[in-house]
Amino acid sequence: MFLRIDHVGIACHNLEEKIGFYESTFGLVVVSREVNEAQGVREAMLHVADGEGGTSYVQLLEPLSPETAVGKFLAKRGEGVHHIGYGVEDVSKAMAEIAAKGVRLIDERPRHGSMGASIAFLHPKDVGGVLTELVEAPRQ
Ligand code: MC0
Repeated sequence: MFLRIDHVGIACHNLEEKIGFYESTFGLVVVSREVNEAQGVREAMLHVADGEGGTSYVQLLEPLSPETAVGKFLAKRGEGVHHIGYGVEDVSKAMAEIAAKGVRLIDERPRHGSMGASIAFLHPKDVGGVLTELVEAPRQ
């Protein structure tokens, strides 16, 4: 079902500071920056590697306010891994297959994600405490 790890989402207080750390420490390069009002985040995608199943990124996430998903996460747990995004061929199909196995979908239908992707989140309580995201990249 999964083509690749599309990205690892990392919650942080200060996006620019964290980008600087990933650039200078690991040599990663920012390929996209976006504000996603609906998701309540300011985010950056940093390229990690290209593979047969597609490209993998690190996604740095700064909350737009304390009441957002990432804002609440930071208050409760501090900075760190917020979610894992898996690349899938068809997000709607993957959602239906996973829901049929009894895992709760947070999103009833795909939403707008980073770099034009269609995304959907699965509830962390049904995935062993891991917030899990399905990512269908836009067709080239
Ligand atoms: C919350 N919980 C998590 C978690 N966030 N567990 C693992 N990983 C996370 N990231 C746990 C809490 O610790 C708590 O457990 C329980 O879930 C309820 O959390 P809450 O703080 O009371 O908050 P809720 O219930 O209002 O919301 C949690 C939920 C929400 C996961 C449903 O954060 C959500 O809808 N997330 C999906 C959207 C999202 O995260 N967007 C931001 C990234 P206890 O045991 O204390 O009860 S957007 C993004 O990444 C886009 C741009 C993209 O990739 O393209």
